[in-house]
Amino acid sequence: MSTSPRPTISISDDQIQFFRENGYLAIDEITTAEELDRMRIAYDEIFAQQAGREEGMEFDLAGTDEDDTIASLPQILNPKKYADALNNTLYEANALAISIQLLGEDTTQRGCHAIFKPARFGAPTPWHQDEAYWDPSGNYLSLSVWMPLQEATLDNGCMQFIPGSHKKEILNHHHINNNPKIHGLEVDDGQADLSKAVACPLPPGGATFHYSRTLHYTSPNTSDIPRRAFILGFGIPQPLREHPRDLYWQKETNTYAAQKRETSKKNT
Ligand SMILES: O=C(O)CCC(=O)C(=O)O
Repeated sequence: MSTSPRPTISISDDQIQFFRENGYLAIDEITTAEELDRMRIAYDEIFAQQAGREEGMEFDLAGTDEDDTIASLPQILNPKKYADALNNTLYEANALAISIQLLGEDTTQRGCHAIFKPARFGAPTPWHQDEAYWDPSGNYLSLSVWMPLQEATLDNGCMQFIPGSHKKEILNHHHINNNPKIHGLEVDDGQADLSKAVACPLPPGGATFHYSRTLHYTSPNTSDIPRRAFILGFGIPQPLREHPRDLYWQKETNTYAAQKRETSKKNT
């Protein structure tokens, strides 16, 4: 059994300060080219197999996700379950070490997902805050680490952020195309000044960090290469809220994948 590597990088006080002020941070290198090569092979395999589809873990983030349609924005939840090469990585060790610097000593890893944008095909990931998807009875001190497995550019869908938006409450969101059969959420018009967006192009194996309330977006992939992203979540448990938030858009959600996850939970 392989064990977790030791972290090899740390960030400066200026970078920590930048993250706290702006709600995001980009770094040029979080893992090695060798590890990235191994991960890329495994990543392409699990997307080709649509790993986890039966149990609702693979689905189209931006479409209605019928079995006979081509996904416009394929996503796999918990891809580590389907590929050994995505476990015990230097990426995760470094991501945890930096997340501890950003959030605090008690930070732990809390889930992961992978979003694939095939070359010259598919949808944007619309502007959203991650907490818009999460349990409304929770409080969160959390961030995501986003690593591209190839170069990430404006043309293939690098991350874009609205600086300072992590200081806002959870904004109103709706399902893409106002269709509750689509998993993906989008912030309502007029909730934020999107002209302030900052794009973060990265080399392969670079990474961005963002708080769970930082507004972010990626464009459709108009380039000739596939865009692969592997995202790890980190956080520190917080006390539950006395009164849950009214995230009314979640009550409408009615996706095939959510139904499959429900059935799969009942059967285990
Ligand atoms: O990879 C993408 O297109 C979007 C990623 C994202 O929304 C996230 O990491 O929270």
